[in-house]
Amino acid sequence: MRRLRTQVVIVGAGPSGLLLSHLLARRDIESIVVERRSREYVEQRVRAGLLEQGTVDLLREAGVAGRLDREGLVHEGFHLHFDGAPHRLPFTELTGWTTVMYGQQEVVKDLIRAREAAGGRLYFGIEDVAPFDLDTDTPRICCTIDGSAVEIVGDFIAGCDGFHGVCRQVIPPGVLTTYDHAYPFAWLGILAAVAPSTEELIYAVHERGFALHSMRSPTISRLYLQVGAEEALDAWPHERIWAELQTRFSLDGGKILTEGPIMSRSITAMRSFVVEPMQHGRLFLVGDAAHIVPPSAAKGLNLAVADVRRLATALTSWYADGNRERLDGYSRACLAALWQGQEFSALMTHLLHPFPGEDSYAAKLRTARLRDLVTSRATATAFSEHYVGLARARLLESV
Ligand code: RFL
Ligand code: PHB
Repeated sequence: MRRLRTQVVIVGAGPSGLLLSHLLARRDIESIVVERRSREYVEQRVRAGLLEQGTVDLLREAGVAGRLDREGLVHEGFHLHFDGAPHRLPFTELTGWTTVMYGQQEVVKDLIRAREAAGGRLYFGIEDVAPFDLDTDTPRICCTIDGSAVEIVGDFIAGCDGFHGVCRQVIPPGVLTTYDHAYPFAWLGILAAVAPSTEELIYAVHERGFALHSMRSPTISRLYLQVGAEEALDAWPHERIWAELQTRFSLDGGKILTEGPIMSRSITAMRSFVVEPMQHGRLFLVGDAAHIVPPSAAKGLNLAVADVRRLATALTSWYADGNRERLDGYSRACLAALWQGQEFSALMTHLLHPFPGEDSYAAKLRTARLRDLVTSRATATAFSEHYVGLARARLLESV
C-alpha cells in the first residue's frame, strides 16, 4: 500500500475543504484534499449564492476574491412583499454591512484554481475514503487513487464532506448528540437564463406559499417556490413554475417577472440538523458535515466558512507553539455561532412560510410580525444584524 504523509487530511472539496486547505497553506501548513466527485461536478454544483460581508472579507484577506470583487453583485437591502404590498429592508443603512451575490460554484472554482496554482494536492473522484485511528496522534484515511490502495496519514483529519459524508459516520456510537428537525414543506429552485427582474432580492409572502427572487449574475436569475414536502419535480413543468412564480410575485394581478429558459430545477428539503460535539479525537467536523439549516436565511455556506476560519486559526496556533486550547475549544465556539444561525434560520422560515394547516389566527400573527419588521427600526436593525452576519461576528469575538 502506498503511504502519503501530510499535516491535515481534508475529506471533501466543497467550499469548506477547499477554503481550509487554502488558509492552511498560507500559514505553511500542508494538507491533502480527497473528494468523492469529479472536479467538473463540484465546479458546476449549483447551491448557495448569498455571501455575508464577513465571508467576503475572509476570501479577500485570503487573496481569492479577485473575480468575486469584479463579478459579485453587492446588495444593500431587499424587498419584502406581504399582505399585497411591497416594502424594503435597507440592511446596510441599518448595520453598515452589505451582502454579495456570487454563486457558490464560482467560489469553488476560484479556490480550486488557487490551490492548483500553489501546487496543492487535490485528488478528485475518490469514492472509497475510510478514516481510521481518530483517537491516536496519527489519524489516517485509506482510499484508492488511480487504481492503487493508498494510506494518507496526518496529524489531524478535517471532515469537510458535507451532510452525506463518511467522517461523521465513523465517530463511535454514543459520542454525538443529534438534533434533527424537518419542516412540512420544501423549496423548488430554478436557475433561469434571464436577467434578474429586480436589482435586489424579493421575498414574497403569498397565501399560496412563499417565493424568492434571487440572482447569480446580471444574466442569471435564481428563483424559489415553497412546495409540498413530498412534491415531485415531474409535477412542475416549466410553464407551471413560471405561472406560479408570476402569481406569487404579482401585487396587482400583473406580471413583474421576465421569463426565460430554465437551466436547472431542483427540490431542496427544509431541514435543520446538528451534531454535538463537532470533534472527536483528532477528527474535526466542518460545515455541512456537522450541521445544516433550511435555506431560508442563506446561512449554510456562511456558517461553514465561520467553522473553517475557526479551525484554521486553531490549527495555526497548535502548529506554532503546541497550544491546544483553541483546538479544544473549536466545537464550543462553532456551536455557539451555529445555534445562533439555526435560530435565525428558523425565525425566517416561520416568518415567510404559510405552514400547511396554519389557521387564520396564526396567519394574522405572522403578518403582524412582518409589519413590525418594516415599521420598527429596532426590529429591523436586530433582524439585519443577523441577516448580514454581523451578529455572528460579535458573538465569535466573545467565545
Ligand atoms: P458541501 O458543499 O456539501 O461539500 C462537501 C464535499 O464533500 C464531498 N464528499 C466526499 N468526499 C470524499 N469522500 C466522501 N465520502 C465524501 N462525501 C461527500 C462532496 O462531494 C462535496 O464536494 O459542504 P461544505 O463544503 O460544508 O459547504 C456547505 C454548503 O455547500 C452549504 O451549506 C450551502 O450550499 C447551503 N446553502 C446556502 N448557504 C448559504 O450560505 N447561502 C445560500 O444562499 C444557500 N443557498 C444552500 C442554498 C443549499 C442548497 N441546497 C441544495 C442544499 C440553496 C440550496 C438549494
Ligand atoms: C439564494 O440566492 O440561493 C438565496 C438567497 C437568499 C436567501 C436564500 C437563498 O435567503
